[in-house]
Amino acid sequence: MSSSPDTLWINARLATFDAANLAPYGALDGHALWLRDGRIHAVLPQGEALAAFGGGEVRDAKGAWITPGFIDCHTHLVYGGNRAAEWEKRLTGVPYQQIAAEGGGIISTVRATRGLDEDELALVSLPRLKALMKEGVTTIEMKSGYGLTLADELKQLRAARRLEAALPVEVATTLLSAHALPPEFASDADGYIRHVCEVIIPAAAQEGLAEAVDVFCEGVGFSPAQTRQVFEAARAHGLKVKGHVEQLSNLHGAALVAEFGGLSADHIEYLDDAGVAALAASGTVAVLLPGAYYFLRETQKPPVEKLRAAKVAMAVSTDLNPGTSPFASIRLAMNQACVLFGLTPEEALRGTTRHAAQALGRGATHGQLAAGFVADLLLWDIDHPAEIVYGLGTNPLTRRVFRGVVQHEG
Ligand code: DI6
Ligand code: FE
Repeated sequence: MSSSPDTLWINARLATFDAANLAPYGALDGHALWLRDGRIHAVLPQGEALAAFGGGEVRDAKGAWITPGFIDCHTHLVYGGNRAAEWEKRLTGVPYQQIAAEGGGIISTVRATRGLDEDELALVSLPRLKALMKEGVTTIEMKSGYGLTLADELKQLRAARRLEAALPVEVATTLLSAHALPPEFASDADGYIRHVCEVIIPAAAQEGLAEAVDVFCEGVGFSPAQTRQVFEAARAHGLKVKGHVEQLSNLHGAALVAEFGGLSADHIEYLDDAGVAALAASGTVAVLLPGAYYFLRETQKPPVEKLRAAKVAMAVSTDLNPGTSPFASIRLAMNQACVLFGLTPEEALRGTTRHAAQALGRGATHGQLAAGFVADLLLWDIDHPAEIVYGLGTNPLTRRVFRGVVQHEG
């Protein structure tokens, strides 16, 4: 990054989420944030910082709280169309699995996504990304999985990259070709998985379009044996793995993710004790997606207390997608994680900062206010960090800083 003048943020209250700071929220008063070249150069007692600060800009936070930028670590943000009509049907009692089995569900979004070119796809996805950024998202994961052909999967990933190029946000791309069985391979799931492993994964890796590979390991998705094949192909091509596992039933997918040293096991409502132990042993992050739980009117909650007891890092994300979580709001996801799953507001915020960074393999550089981390910061007009999670509909975010540069003044 080219060198711009240093910035010193003073008169702030820091919610650092620094792993080394054991205070609630990693809170730190009386300290200044010194930014240089898009990174946090130092976090110092304010007097000391002011004395040491050379040339640059001193910015007065006027008592605002500062948190790390939010990281939405699991989204299907790039898609065409919507599924409001399907939702109307579900409200009359038709289950999600039945709609999927009848050719609706994910496949109807596949049709709509295939019908758009890369430009159009980026354009229809843009308002969703902007909504998330307005709430403070500075890094976001985007999955493929609505193309299900080589060309359409890569198109989705390129649209994601195009969004990243257009806006001050970092995008992590994940290949989710094993999301649903495309009509071209009807009743040949093994054939499709071979195609994913032998054609799509190598191409995505070759073009540098994906960091990780994800699988929907589920009765309506792919079996553990098929998931294993996909993970092996991912590993052979140097890509990390993560999984949609234990969302609607328990196929022991989380243990499989853990076996491959995966970044995260996501959804996990049906995770059992062995699954919790497997995640703990491998250091895999448990990603909670309460938006899907809420929208599907699921009643099985993820085993939060057991995850907590086993010290498994819990992240929180929107799962933004047209079928099960059509919510472009990371604050809603945090609120739902507290109300529906029993997280504390501090855990919810840690779940969209430090732990979300870990779920994207960015734990050493993102999600904490500490020296060496990226200078992605949010300034909040609040008296206490819990307020970020507590109420919705108003937005107390006054400034969003991406790589040291203020993107919007509220
Ligand atoms: N689980 C989900 O909740 C989303 N994908 C998945 O594997 C749903 C995607 C959709 O219904 O379009
Ligand atoms: Fe998902």
